[in-house]
Amino acid sequence: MRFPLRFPSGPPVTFKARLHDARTATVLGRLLGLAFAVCFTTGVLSHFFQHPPVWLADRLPSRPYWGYRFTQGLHVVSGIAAIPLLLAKLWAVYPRLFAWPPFRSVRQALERAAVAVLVAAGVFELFSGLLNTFQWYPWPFSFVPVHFALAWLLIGALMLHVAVKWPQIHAHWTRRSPGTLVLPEAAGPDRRTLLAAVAAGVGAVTLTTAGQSVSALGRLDLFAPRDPAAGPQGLPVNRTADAARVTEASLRDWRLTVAGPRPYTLGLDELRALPQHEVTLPIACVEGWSRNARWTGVRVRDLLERAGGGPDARARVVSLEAAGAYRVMEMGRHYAQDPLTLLALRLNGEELSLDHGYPARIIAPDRPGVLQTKWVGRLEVA
Ligand code: HEM
Ligand SMILES: Nc1nc2c(c(=O)[nH]1)N[C@H]1C(S)=C(S)[C@@H](COP(=O)(O)O)O[C@H]1N2
Ligand SMILES: [Mo]
Repeated sequence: MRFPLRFPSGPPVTFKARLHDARTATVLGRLLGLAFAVCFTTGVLSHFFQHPPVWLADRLPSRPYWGYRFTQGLHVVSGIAAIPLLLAKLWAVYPRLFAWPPFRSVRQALERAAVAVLVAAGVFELFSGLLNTFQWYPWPFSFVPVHFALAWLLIGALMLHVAVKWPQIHAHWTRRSPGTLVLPEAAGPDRRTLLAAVAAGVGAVTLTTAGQSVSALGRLDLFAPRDPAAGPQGLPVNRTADAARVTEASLRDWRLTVAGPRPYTLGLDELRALPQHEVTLPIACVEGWSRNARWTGVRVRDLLERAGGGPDARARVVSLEAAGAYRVMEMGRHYAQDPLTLLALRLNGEELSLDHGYPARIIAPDRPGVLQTKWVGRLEVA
């Protein structure tokens, strides 16, 4: 396909390079669209798992236990894979981006405005998301609300873009699509070479980072921000006791308070004397890394029941940490009543270290890491 370009001065130019055609744009667009759709779906899921509206809180499932690990791992994997795809797509269509005059009709003006939003939001989402996984926030706004709002803007612009381009997308969906030959075969690398290069790029960034959530790829994990195998007791620490200002001294007289119709308190030895259960569950950090571990402790539902909580009781958990976004955590019915949900005292066969939440922390199935509260001081029947 020819792209008639007209620069502000001078005659119209026809952009002839072969790989800036509609078929290449369609092939790359399909892959990028898929990656964006996966990012959007898993991102919105993550949002609702972390901040469920009231009507949803008691409906969130606690199974499969690896659910959040899978969806958030996929979010970051597909997001990273989208980076080379977006670069390739922008390269394929850039002659169009600078077309002159900028528009000839209202319809075309709207169409190009949607593309501008799509490109800006796409670049921003990929860039900000990637930096977030490195816990680097070189901007004055808070990441989560902005990343969330732009996700909707991006997906709206994407749907509009697909609708507008549907005739071309449809025409160039299959290899036999007509009219893509402009230059002779000899002119530069052909589409297959380009796509092979893009595939190599996607493969390289994916294989060298996915190991932070896919254990089987752990040995190839060269560039992910986290090595999930490194850390005290075989598990990384996201926020240390130091950072949370929790000290051994402040825990000397620690007792767990359980509030409810029949409130009580328990010391650490009393907790250890209760029936202990062992579960294997992952910490699945919102930042994308995850790791299974073996946890031992008391079932939360047993503690709630003893305080007078019924079979549908929900829980509220308060950490000893004085401040911080994860000090107070709420747990819907399915989590609170799941036999896998523990107030854990031990990790991988040892007493919890201070950084992993000593003396007691929550571990529950199918939940984001931020809700696996450490240094628990109080449990409430809610
Ligand atoms: C088209 C691209 C993307 C879309 C549509 C998207 C969408 C979302 C959404 C809706 C959320 C939930 C935000 C909330 O809790 O309110 C989210 C969270 C997140 N996204 Fe993305 N995202 C994209 C790309 C990426 C990329 C490329 C990365 C990393 C490489 C990334 C990393 C994250 C992280 C770490 C979170 C968790 C934030 C937190 O809860 O602290 N995202 N994303
Ligand atoms: N009280 C408290 N609990 C917390 C946090 C925190 O900052 N404060 N960080 C959470 C986050 S973000 C994660 S990923 C997990 C990590 O648990 P770990 O440090 O034991 O691996 O703990 C969670 N529990
Ligand atoms: Mo986390």
